[in-house]
Amino acid sequence: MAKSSFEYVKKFELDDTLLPNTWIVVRLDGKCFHKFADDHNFKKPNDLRALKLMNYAAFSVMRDFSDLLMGFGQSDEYSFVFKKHCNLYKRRAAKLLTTVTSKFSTSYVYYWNKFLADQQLLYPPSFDGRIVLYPNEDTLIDYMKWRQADVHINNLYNTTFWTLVQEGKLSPTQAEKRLCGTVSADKNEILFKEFNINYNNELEIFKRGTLLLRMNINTDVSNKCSTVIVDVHDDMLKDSFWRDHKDLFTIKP
Ligand code: DGT
Ligand code: MG
Ligand code: MG
Ligand code: MG
Ligand code: MG
Repeated sequence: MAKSSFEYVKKFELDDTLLPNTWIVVRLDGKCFHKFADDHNFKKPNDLRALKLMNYAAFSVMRDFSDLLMGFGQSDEYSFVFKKHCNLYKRRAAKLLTTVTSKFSTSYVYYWNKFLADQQLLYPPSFDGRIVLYPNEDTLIDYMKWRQADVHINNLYNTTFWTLVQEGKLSPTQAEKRLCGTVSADKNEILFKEFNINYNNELEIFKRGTLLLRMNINTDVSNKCSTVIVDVHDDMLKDSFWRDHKDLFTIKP
């Protein structure tokens, strides 16, 4: 077929192929979820229903993209790690980022009623997304540790802050002042001594976020293996976690 004289415009599309042999991480984050959470009466500091919805939307993404090795979620964000040798969409950045982001966003809305049936969804949420490439296993592991350390820091602060406000009857400003300059041990002590709350007993999903992994399980007597996506709340800051999951990095293309 003869080319039209308009065909040249195609040349304006730039190549955005991601470097080969690198770990592709897609991180999504809810837009203005401070407001979205307030508007939808999310419990403070953690709403289990909302976190489970995030996990389910991520599960739906993992199910759709078999090239995804794992996911990690906390608060209004989710990170997805592609297998190192993934060649999906020929590693075109925009394709990968936009399909993951839109699948996650539509799943969040589609499954809303499964988790928040008694709260009407008032408007469509949106999620921003970015791609970061990590050149080796060590930096990828540090990335995962960074996100999980963030959960811990934020959750200990938020748990103490909202306990001071909700149970201690401090104003938000007073609670903020009270926590100014405190370290982890101080916050643990405030929770324990003043409110009889042992932070260690808080839900793992609140303290550590959620890691989605694929696991091979034996399903029947014929010894056939099938892969399922599981959610765990393991401590990724421990090196033993990565020793126990060495197989993550040896998965074939
Ligand atoms: P952004 O990301 O720059 O558009 O702005 P935000 O407001 O989404 O800020 P971000 O992502 O730094 O922080 C996440 C917000 O989401 C945080 O302000 C509290 C809210 N959020 C996340 N999960 C929960 C929850 O379970 N309960 C409540 N009440 N709020 C939550
Ligand atoms: Mg943000
Ligand atoms: Mg956000
Ligand atoms: Mg966030
Ligand atoms: Mg098309």
